Amino acid sequence: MDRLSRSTLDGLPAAVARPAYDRAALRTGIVHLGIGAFHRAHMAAYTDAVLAEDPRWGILGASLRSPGTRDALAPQDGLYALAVRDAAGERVRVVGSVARLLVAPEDPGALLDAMSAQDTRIVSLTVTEKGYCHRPATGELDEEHPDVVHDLARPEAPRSAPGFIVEALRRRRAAGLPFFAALCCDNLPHNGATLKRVLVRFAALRDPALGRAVEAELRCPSTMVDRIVPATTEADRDGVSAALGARDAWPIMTEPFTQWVIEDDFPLGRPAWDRAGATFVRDVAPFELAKLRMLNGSHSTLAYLGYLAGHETVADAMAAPGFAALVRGLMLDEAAPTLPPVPGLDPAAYADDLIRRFENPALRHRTWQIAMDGTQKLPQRLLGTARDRLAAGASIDRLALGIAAWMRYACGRDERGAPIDLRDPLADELRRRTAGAAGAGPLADALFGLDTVFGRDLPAEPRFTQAVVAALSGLMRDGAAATVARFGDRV
Ligand code: CS2
Repeated sequence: MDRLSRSTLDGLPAAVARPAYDRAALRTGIVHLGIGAFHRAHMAAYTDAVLAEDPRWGILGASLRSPGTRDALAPQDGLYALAVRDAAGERVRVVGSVARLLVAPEDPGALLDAMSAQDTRIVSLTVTEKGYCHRPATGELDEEHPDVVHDLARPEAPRSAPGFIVEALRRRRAAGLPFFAALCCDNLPHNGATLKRVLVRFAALRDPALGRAVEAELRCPSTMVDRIVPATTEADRDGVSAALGARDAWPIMTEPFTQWVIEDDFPLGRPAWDRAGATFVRDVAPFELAKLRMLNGSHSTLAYLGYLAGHETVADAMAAPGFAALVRGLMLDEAAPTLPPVPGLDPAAYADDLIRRFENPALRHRTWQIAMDGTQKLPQRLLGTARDRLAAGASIDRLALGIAAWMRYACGRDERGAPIDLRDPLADELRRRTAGAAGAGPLADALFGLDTVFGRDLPAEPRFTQAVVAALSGLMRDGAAATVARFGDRV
């Protein structure tokens, strides 16, 4: 089978949509850090849809770690298939917006050159929560983070996203070029402000004058990003390649739903993403909070409890007794009351839609995948909600169960005693803390001590600690499946 590429594009089946523009004419207006599956299903797809009217916004996609994406896509001229799946079937489209690919560790200078080029007007990021080198509980730069220490010592060959961005900003300033907009597309609270805070501090550590310039001039619009994108499997590669009649080494699987809400603050311009369905607003905060607390809070709860109950995917967990009722209650009874009104969003309808999306039987979204990096995700997904509920004197039973399930998972052994492949930047610390802790109370106490996750307030609040310990002891006694089944059939 031939490889998907510029030369095989014309021969694809008629049902496969493909770029409606001359790829040879694309310029690089966007440098994207973290060219993983999510970006390729989301921002790259929105951009692909508007390049016909403005070819200045081609994307240079950089990986900050591994060469996998570049190795798969470079022989395909950056082209890849996006397969949109649900119970009704699959639609495949070839996306062409990723015009160039780079692997930062192979040549950090080349990435810095691209970020410092005059044509580059946006630098966007999907580097996951841990890629910001911040402390999740406070949003501050973690100045002891090994990558931060490294990048301050070797600024011309950075490793971290903040290190690359600050060095590129320094070069632009030295060359008299205006700053690009830095666009965070990760699920962080106040993601633009969080990115800016990290960058201002990092820049100030390099040079106070640079810190002041970044503070005064850099724009970091906030965004709410939403699309469920499971990791691609071998079966996906084979199935999509068969549908294309050409081998695609790294197609992307996703759901029909997609949403992007963006603050319109791009001093050097931006693509007309609104023509592709994005929404520009003045304040993203209410959208972002609703999404983090209702969608992602439920997702993490489903991931830990689902994994412990033996479910491989979110859809499998949703089909088991009690899971749908649990997440509906979590969303409507505990998360929604903490949210300011969101323009155009009815919480009950939003919850229904989320439940339908989680139930999508065509997406094999592994509970293990979502369970990754819990220390980076819990604060904005469950702990902030718990904090607001407690301040209002309200109950946190379902939130506490989600948090307890993370603790049970963080022990590194499942309910049958088999090891869990625990992925988390604090995995060693989790192992150390959980090692000698027997029983719910000691285990919870050992983990409450992680102040970059829980802050200092929650562990000092008995209503919080008691609810979590009670949930954890029930979970350890009865197991996840029976605990969740008690939430009953969905209503
Ligand atoms: C998921 C998210 O992996 C995870 O932690 O909760 O990536 C989720 O699929 C997206 O935020 C949906 O927009």
